[in-house]
Amino acid sequence: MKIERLETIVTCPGRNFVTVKITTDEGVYGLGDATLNGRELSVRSYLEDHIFPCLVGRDPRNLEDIWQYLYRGAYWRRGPVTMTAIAAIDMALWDILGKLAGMPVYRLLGGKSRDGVMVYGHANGRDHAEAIEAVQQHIEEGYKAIRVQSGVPGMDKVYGVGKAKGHYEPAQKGLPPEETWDTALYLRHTPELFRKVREAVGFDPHLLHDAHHRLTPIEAARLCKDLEPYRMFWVEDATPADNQESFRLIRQHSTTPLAVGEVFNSIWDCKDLIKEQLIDYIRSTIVHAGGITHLRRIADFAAMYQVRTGFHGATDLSPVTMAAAVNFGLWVPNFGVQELMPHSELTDEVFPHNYRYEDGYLVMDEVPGLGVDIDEVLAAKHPYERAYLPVARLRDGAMWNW
Ligand code: EZ4
Ligand code: CO
Repeated sequence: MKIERLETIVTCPGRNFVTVKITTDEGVYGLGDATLNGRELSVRSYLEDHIFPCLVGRDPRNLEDIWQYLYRGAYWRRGPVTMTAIAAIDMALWDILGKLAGMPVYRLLGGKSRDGVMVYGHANGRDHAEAIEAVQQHIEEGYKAIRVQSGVPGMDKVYGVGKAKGHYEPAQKGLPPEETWDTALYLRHTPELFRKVREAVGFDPHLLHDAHHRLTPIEAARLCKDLEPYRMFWVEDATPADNQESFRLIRQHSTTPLAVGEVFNSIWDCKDLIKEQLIDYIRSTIVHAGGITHLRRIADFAAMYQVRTGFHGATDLSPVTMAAAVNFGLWVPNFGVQELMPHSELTDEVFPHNYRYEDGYLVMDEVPGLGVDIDEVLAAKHPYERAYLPVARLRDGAMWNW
């Protein structure tokens, strides 16, 4: 059996997605997500110009060898563009393998460890009252775990909160929008938000929060300490993890569980964080961290230190990644939670999929492969549109982490 054809499909059903389609000489095809928000076309070029020509004629069933070939063979290892491209190939090959076996990918990984994958939804509000309303709405919809983000008085835009009510979509058409960030205001208002949320809904729902890399280590420690009475499920991206040691400082001051890693692309980004038990949840995703083959390696390593998975699941990860994440989450023994930001109806139409939300969980049926497809005719009707994530500046105009 040989890989006969490799293609990328770039589509913008409201936001941009890059998809890899690999077809074998026997007509079986697999799909992989290659979306890197704001840098989409660089991954397409990496795939089309540098990877695809090397894979034609190879046996698609040797996916470990192909992974190693792409990782070691590039000489220039790691990095988000490389690891997203490798992830897309890897996902497509797992999809093919599942279809050949007539089994879902979760069966190939080792079978079901659970019936459903617990997800957390996003409750956003322009102020605390609106955020609490959104939390209550999520509880009504069955969510067991809810991320809460609120506007901060005195700041025009805050990460995780849209201009209007409802779902938040960070990437915007055109060039990167600029936002102003004020750490002091944020640190003053966030513990107050969670005090009010607990007062309104009690201690049953799991509550999460994303600090989105805005804080220094000691500021992060302060926030995590202040949030202790509200028994958070986790605080996410409390500080950037470029320097993995930073998390030691947070740990020294707080028992609030920590999650980090949505921007990681390899096991090396989290080796010390896991080994020194500086985090509780690893957020790396299948699409940005080398695919199922590499994430499985990260998850197994994390299990040794009782670190659980809590994969990124924003709308910039296509339904192909979500399908892979559901398969992965059904199997992985040290599963924690899966992020879920529902895609738009149009996106769901472009990517018909088997997984579905049921009472706080994502579930899927016994379908071969990843259980996701692409409607190429519909995809072609929505071509790429330039879009970027915002950038952040401090009050004095200096660049900060968005
Ligand atoms: O800002 O996916 O936890 N979720 C997040 C996301 C990220 C976007 C960046 O592309 O932090 O909303
Ligand atoms: Co995040």
